[in-house]
Amino acid sequence: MAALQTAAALGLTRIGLQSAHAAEPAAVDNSPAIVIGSGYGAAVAALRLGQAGIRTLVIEMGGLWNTPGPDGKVFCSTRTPDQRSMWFRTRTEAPLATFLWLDVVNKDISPYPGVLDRVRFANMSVFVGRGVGGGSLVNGSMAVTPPQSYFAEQFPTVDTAEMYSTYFPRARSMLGVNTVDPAWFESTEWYRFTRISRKHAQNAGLKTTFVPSVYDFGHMQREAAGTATRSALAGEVIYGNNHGKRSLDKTYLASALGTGNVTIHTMERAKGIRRASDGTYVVTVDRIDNTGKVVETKEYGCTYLFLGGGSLGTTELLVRAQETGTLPALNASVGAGWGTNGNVMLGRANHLWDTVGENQSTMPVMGIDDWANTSNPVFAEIAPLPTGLEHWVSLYLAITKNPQRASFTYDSATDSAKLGWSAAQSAVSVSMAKKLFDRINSANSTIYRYDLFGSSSKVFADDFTYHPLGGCVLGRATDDYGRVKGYSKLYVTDGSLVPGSIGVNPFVTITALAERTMARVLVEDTAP
Ligand code: FAE
Repeated sequence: MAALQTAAALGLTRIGLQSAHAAEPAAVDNSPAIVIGSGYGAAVAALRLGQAGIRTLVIEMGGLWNTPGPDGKVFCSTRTPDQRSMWFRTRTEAPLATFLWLDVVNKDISPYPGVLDRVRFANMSVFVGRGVGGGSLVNGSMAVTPPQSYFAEQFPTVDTAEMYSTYFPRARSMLGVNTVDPAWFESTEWYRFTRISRKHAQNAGLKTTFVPSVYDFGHMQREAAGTATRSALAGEVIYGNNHGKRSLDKTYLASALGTGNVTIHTMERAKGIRRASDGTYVVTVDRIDNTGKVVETKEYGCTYLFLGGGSLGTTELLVRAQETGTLPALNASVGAGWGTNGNVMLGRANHLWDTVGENQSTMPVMGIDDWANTSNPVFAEIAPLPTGLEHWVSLYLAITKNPQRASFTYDSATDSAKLGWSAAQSAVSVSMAKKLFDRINSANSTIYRYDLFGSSSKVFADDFTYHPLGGCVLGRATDDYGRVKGYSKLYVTDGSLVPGSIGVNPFVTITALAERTMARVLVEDTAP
């Protein structure tokens, strides 16, 4: 952590125990290992490589989020977004577009490498985090382990017992997962919105369940008591949290830097991968500045290459390498098996007496769990809408068991990956979410909100996902441990391994799978 702070203070784009102290070393053109990205899968890889004594370079296209802006804060809040909010935009593009059909949510901003990106494809846009820590910087901290039977269904070749006895517990412990104190939850004004949604679910005969989190609930209770600076209780979440959240820069990545073997380069975007004649990998990287301009293009070599750019980042690198012929032996499954985890967002309008409270914590702590309903499996997170005003809205992010999958292909005209997802594929998620929430509305004589997702009175926001999964699926594009088929010493460790759906919020699964990969690879592949 100290290394991260020192480096940020010096304005360095290279972060490591050595580079944080001395003048910058000569460019690390060759490292035994390179990790692309710094989200969950990448952070696990970096730590375990560093602990194994393997010098490792982490390449992250976003910035290091550790330097306070003029307001003394590192991140801006959802209520007053500024340039720090989004990745090179002139206006924010929040998931909730309108309130009472009014365009009051989004704000004009100046283009800057902000922390949240919304990557737009034809019928689907994907929210991702940018910066050291990837999605951990912007997500809702919900740290959920999937039902064992569903994990087994999605990963038939993985030893499920070992996952649940070893790798899930390891991931939860490293991530700092904790749970809200039930007594405080029942009494605090900050979770009134959740209790109301629970009541309405129970009225429909549905089960709710507490959801663990990587937000420090001790800190949150101190926020409520007025003895700690507010973050979750001050509307901070999708543009970053200034306090309380155990994001990866405070857990895995801090420990990775602590090994002394790991260096992080920020504002460097990997764009090409090829194999040299001696079998090592060469990664071509564009270094960008705060205007997005490419200021340098360089190449790094390595023996072991770990891809952790997330479902979008990793898959794009691989389909580009496949189509441009730099990694011609990649198999036909590369780019395939992508899904949205069945994500649909929606709001319900409550009766006047069912107030949700003007004070709402940004960290969800409960879900409506109807996953066991085989005719319509849905797990719906009870989401906050922290406007600071009473609005009588119950908001949800539903995770549905949508079996639809799509593929990425390489588009040479734009040099980027294109996603073949159709609106009809989203409609499958909507019909599942609608069945569940029609039931809740009917039991409570309530209706949907029509004013939250744009002027078209859309009820179900089915055109974005927080949970991009797949593109390089475990056991298909890779072997059962994330080794990319057709190549040796090339690995995928991120959400692209998950075949489109995991039934709950995905980061604990991604982390646990990466732990499993690293445990195997370090024993089998790095022996002299
Ligand atoms: P990810 O965390 O996306 O990291 C990829 C990193 O690689 C990023 O930092 C990229 O900038 C970087 N990168 C990409 N391409 C390149 C390249 N070419 N060169 C260099 N760097 C590159 O990957 N999940 C939960 O489990 N619980 C939640 O409560 C939750 N809430 C969410 C809320 C929001 C608003 C969002 C956007 C996501 C949420 N998620 C949640 C999803 C979760 O953050 C996501 O599944 C993980 O972050 C994915 O982890 P990966 O390791 O796959």
